[in-house]
Amino acid sequence: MLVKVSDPLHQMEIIDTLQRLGLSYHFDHEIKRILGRIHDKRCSNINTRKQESLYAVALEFRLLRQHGFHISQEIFSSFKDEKGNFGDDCKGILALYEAAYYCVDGESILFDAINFTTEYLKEYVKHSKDDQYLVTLANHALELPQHWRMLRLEARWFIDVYEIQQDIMNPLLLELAKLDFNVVQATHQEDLKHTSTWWRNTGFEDKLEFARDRLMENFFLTVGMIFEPQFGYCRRMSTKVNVLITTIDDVYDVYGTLGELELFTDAVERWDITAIEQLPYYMKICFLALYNIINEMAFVYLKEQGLDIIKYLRREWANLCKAYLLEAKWYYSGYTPTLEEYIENAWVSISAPVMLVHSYFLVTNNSITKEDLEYLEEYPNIIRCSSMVFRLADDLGTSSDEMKRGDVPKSIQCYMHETGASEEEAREHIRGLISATWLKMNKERIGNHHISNTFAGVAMNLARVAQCMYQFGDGFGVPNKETKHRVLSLIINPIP
Ligand code: LA6
Ligand code: MN
Ligand code: MN
Ligand code: MN
Ligand code: MN
Repeated sequence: MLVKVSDPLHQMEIIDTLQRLGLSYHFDHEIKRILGRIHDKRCSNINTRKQESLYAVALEFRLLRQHGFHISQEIFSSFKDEKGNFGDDCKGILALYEAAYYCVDGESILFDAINFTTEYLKEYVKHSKDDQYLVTLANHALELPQHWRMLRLEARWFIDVYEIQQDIMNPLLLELAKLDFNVVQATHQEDLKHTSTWWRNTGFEDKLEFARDRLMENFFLTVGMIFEPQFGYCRRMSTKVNVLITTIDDVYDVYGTLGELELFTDAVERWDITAIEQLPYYMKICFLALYNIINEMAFVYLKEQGLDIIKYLRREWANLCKAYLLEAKWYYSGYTPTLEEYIENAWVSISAPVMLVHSYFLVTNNSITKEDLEYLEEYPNIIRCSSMVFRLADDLGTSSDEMKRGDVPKSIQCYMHETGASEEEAREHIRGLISATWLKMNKERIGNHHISNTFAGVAMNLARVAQCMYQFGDGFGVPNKETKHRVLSLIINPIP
């Protein structure tokens, strides 16, 4: 179908549908080729052609940017009137809304487009009754744009929405989507069996009673980072990494004394098994588990890829523990940092750099060069931005409970302390920072030769799954109904 269709708009609509149904990973080459042709044609003439609709142009723009092609925002200038409006075609405006979220710093046409389309769509969903499909899509988009959504969850949602759309739905695609979803889910269940057996064998449940038991949530997070069936090893190892992070975070935030935390941080920094002697029993369990799992991962990599990565991995754990320790010191001394000072440490203490550096090796095979490793060591912006979105989304979702329990002031509290703002104003400010960080991340995505598309995808996906996890409060630490429903529909229940 993809290659037989000759009308470019129709072709783009098929690509879009495949993406939304979660099927496009089967057609990467075809899609790249088709979009490459569309891109070449556009480059030879950036002005929009007379007969083109806003809808068609916005769809093209979004697909091109999604796939890392360069395309200028100027493509939209002919649709904008003197007052900054983009007309009155709702389908086109929704397409523009989804496209505009791919904007980078300084693109004012797109920036204005987000504001205009948001206001327009809010009015539209309030008053329109005639096109239920469009209203459903618009409501969903206003909640979170497609670009910020977790891929699998979005696919699961769209399969249901697509099915009832009798007049435009293609039954063949629908059937393929359902079958493929279930096939992918079955591979996830195999990964889950493996990690669940592993989890029971760690004995953390009995030995470390203070720590959160969140295997499912941790696994869900890795499905968010990478879902394609062939990355099972990455999901399994990443889930173990996440379990270690969750446990050690609770050691620093909830259970350990400051003196113990200093000993633990020192042991991790030295990555020295003899350091275990000075630790209390519960910390010996944590340290030895960490040491064994990470060394095993490095061993497998050395054996199979011929590269020694232990220094990159242990550096991440040392940095994480040092960031945890600084927060603990702030907490015990009652210190409230400025927002900037807090963020400088908090993008590390959220643990996303640990997750991303480990997954970098888990998804990249034998093609890593010395320059790539140097690039990675400097913490590329894509890692910083993804971590930042994760941290800020976590603070929006968890800081209320953290303040009640007693914890270091989080971004919201730091901002309130610094500026005298109310909590609601501070939250608004943090949401603004999340949007601004996405613009930076969008830029990193374009023309970056040091990282593969797969890894760039993982980094963006981590930001997405974080926003999804904390969309309705703390969906990670507090096992709420929304997370349970999502876990069931993604990982447990097949589509009938
Ligand atoms: C979030 O908890 C959490 F569980 C983490 C360990 C960070 C994310 C990592 C995962 C999901 P919390 P803190 C493996 O809100 O103390 O306690 O950094 O994180 O705010
Ligand atoms: Mn913490
Ligand atoms: Mn914590
Ligand atoms: Mn803390
Ligand atoms: Mn938190």
